[in-house]
Amino acid sequence: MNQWDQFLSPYKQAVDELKIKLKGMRAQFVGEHIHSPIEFVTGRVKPVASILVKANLKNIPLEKIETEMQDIAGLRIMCQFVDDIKTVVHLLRQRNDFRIVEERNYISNKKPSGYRSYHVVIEYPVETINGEKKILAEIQIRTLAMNFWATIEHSLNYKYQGEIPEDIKIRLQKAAEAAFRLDEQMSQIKEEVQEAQVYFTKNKEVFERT
Ligand code: 0O2
Repeated sequence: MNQWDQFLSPYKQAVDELKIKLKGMRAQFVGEHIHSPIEFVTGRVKPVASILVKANLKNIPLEKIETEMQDIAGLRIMCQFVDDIKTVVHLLRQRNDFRIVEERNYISNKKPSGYRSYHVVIEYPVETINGEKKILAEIQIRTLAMNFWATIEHSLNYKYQGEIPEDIKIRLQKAAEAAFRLDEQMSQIKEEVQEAQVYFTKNKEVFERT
């Protein structure tokens, strides 16, 4: 195992464990036929190349990335409705298998790019053969519309290496406003959608049993 693999090993374990735990939360809602505030969960360990680029960009010396780079382990929780984000944050605050160290609300304070998301930074204890190791992980909570926008913007940022041309930036800001309005519209028909979904999952179970 090289030094990077060794360094990243507890982060990988944390992402794997947290993915199971967060997906487990969704499974419980689904099992009880209650609207799940969690639509789906993804997770990744930041690739070494991205760690190096970010460390360079933010002037973080390599010996400090453990304490200063909070998203080496990253989880993403996608929700159907903006209100679900609050529910998820509340559920995370109640857990005792990790400690929340910071919360960043980019929904009420959207970034100049148009980015919206709720970030929760946690300190997560990983059990290793050498004892417990506490690592930082970032959980990003966003709606499907916020995620759609962020995914597209991220690809463009990658394509233009952070220097997105001004006209595309303006279009992206307009698209962010459209995503915001979509979230608002969906919130207004939330009850209707939820009733239909609960009806659908209940009937699906009956159908699968027969
Ligand atoms: P990747 O490729 O997503 O892993 P900063 O990096 O300065 O914005 P900081 O302090 O590192 O901020 O943490 P913060 O604000 O919680 O944001 C880090 C992560 O949030 C980013 O990770 C993105 O995932 C997401 N993010 C923040 N701002 C934007 C944005 O304007 N557009 C998109 N698409 N995503 C954003 P990385 O490091 O960019 O990498």
